[in-house]
Amino acid sequence: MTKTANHLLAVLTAAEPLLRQLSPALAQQKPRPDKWSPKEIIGHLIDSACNNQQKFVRTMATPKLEFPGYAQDFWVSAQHYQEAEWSTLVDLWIAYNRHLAHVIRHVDPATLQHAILIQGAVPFTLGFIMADYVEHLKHHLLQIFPEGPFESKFANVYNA
Ligand code: NI
Repeated sequence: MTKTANHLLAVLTAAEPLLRQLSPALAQQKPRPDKWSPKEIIGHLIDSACNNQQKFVRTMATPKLEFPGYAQDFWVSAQHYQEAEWSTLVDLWIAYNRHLAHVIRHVDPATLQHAILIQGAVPFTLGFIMADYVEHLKHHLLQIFPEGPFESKFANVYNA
């Protein structure tokens, strides 16, 4: 998974200065009342990081795992990301993802075919879950910075 790990690091390197340049006022601005602000999007990506860390490590340990889903909007509102400090969110998001790139880089290839079932849906392999994690992250960065420089293969797949 070296390629996926390097890709994640490249996305972080591109995103970090853009996120740090965003003022706290802009980071708090919702494009529409029912849409997430950049603070809430980065918050959602922190939630994605911690949920996926659990998926990654738990699935390494067992050939087949059932995993609960998580209520994304509830996680965002319950943690009051809108009132959190922008630079703290960016620091946490960057550091968490650098660690996940490290985890992805060192995954035992023998475990990449291990299966994970989320809320009883069709099983995905650990290898797919890791690659898809990065695509989901890029999808949400594109919501903050529509001009890129991120490209998502599955830009239309995700709606939250
Ligand atoms: Ni999402």
